[in-house]
Amino acid sequence: MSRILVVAGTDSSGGAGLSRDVAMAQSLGCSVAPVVTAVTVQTNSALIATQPIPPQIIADQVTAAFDPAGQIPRAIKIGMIGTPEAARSLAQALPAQVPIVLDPVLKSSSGGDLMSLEALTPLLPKVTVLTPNLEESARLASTCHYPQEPPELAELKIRAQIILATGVAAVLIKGGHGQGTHSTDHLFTADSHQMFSAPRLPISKRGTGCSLATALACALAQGASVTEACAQAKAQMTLWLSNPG
Ligand code: PXL
Repeated sequence: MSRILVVAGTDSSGGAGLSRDVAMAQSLGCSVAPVVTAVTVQTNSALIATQPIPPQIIADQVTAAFDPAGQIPRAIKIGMIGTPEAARSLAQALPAQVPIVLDPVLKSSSGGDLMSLEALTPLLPKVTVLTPNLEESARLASTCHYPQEPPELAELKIRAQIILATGVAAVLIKGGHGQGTHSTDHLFTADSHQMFSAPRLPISKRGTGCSLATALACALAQGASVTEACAQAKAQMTLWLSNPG
């Protein structure tokens, strides 16, 4: 069984965050080394309180998870980081050579801010795949050359170029929050662009961003390439969204 490291906040409502990540990883046959960055108090419609974990404790959880006596994680998924200090501490503790999927969760799906853009900066050069949704991609690129909603491909390409310049190896701009009969995710690297499309389902669930990034990390841990991992994660999301509960 492959293992992934999941760096995330807890969500007391159970809809998103670490418990969502663990459920998705287990359904894909991966075990999880959980690194808690923050405890959040949430209902499905409100973020009530957040308690960050001290940065050194976050770094120590990462170091312990890579103890050679245990099962070594083969990929890393990062969700809510919390504070800029936590991000700096994490950037120092993360090992090189292990692929990293970072879901830039700036806002909770229940409403409320989970972290600032500033918190992401020290981690971006280490990231294998960054997975912003449309809104996060606009904030990360801090630009909108073509103000149509949903953005056209030309706008997505500009956002991707700006995001890639931060040092991430690839960016997957997710179309789940867009419109149209299909939900299309766009994977950009410095010299490639691929699309992953699935019929848009008339379903709104919390924790979709967490689930997709975790499914991507599991596929990478199991030996898939980035392109294969994006295709597998998209298929997995369609399955998960189609399931009640
Ligand atoms: O799905 C993004 C996310 C990540 N982490 C925590 C969350 C959420 C969304 O609500 O609460 C802790």
